[in-house]
Amino acid sequence: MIRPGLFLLFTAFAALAQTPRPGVNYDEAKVGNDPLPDLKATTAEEWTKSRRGEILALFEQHVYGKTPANVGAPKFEVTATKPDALGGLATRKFVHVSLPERPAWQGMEVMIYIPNGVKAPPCFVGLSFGGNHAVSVEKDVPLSTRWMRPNKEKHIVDNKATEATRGTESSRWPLEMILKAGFAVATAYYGDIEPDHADGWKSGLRAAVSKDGANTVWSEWGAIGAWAWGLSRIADYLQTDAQIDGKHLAVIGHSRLGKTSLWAGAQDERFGVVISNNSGEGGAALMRRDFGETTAIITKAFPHWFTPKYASYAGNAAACPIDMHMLIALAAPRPIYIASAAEDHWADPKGEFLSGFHAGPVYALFGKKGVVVEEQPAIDTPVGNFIGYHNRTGKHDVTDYDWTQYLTFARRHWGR
Ligand code: GTR
Repeated sequence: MIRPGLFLLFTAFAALAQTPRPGVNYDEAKVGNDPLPDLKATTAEEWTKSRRGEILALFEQHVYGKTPANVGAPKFEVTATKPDALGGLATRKFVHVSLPERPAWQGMEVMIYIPNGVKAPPCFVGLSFGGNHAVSVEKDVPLSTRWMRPNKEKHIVDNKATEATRGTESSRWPLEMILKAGFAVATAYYGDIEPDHADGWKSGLRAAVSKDGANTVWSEWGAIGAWAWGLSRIADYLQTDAQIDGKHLAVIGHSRLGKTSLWAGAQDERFGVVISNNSGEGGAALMRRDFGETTAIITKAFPHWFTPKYASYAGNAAACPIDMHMLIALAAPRPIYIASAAEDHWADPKGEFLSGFHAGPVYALFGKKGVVVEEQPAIDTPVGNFIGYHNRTGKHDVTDYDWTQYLTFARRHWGR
């Protein structure tokens, strides 16, 4: 039963995400011109030995919080294997990941598709908003029983998935296309790691691994950090699976999960390709540009995503010692791809391009070219060498167009 009041609220909320909100700037002449913090690196060696670590620490302190190191070894159990998934195209596996020393965490269910007939393929690793059963159209994928954000359109009822939610994210995960291109896919529901609401930490990973009581959780790290941790645990498992090329992992995410993908890629260098799809504020979009969503808006709406310090830069981005070109630079010299959508003004497509552009000097230290161009390219015109970028026609979403670019990018860099 959906209450009409709630329905109206959700509809209004969904509409707000795309239409200009009053008081939100969409005028390029008013974005401000605070200078970006200097990357301060003059050689590749200096970058690798000192500057990279300093900048990573700044992101921990000011944006995402610090990922705890000593939470005990993760345990991996392959719970099911189906050799003829998707009509024989792939082998599908489910892997339960848990932390035996932190039993309060319920663990996560990883779903992996490996193209049949391809020996140890590279693998895309990403979290989903709706769970494995929403990513896949296969009816035998177990329905997630975890808490889900209200979403009438996607048939979430009383914060739970229903049968009707099956396949509702499949357009964002074109499995056949990816598998036919010779890549594997490993994915899990982000809510398995921590439910995405202000109190989610209590029943998620963060409380389970908290050192000295739940009260310190918020000051230690945010939900984005927890989700990024989950991506690294998937990478841990993939290193152990001989059916996957664990040396060729691409981390990918959309929107808040694009922010997560960038943070995972920054911390975990096993992700050889990093992909941000429409990650916007708190992700690829430069925070010093006042365009679309701002630090003030995001930290008010989603305080649990970040370390509390980040909210102190609301209306005062210039005081923050980092900006997002530095997050992109943390991927260097690995290939990174930033994608925008032309109608996704909320995420500030130009600000997403500019963070890639301004990360270029770090790639140059390694003798690598970044976005190559000087200006944001025309719509539907992918650019870039080690920093890929495109601004796709349409809305905030992940489409086949986006995936086509990612597959081409990964193939180009990995010679596949
Ligand atoms: C919006 C939020 C964005 C983006 C998006 C999403 O409400 O303002 O920063 O993360 O959600 O994740 O879908």
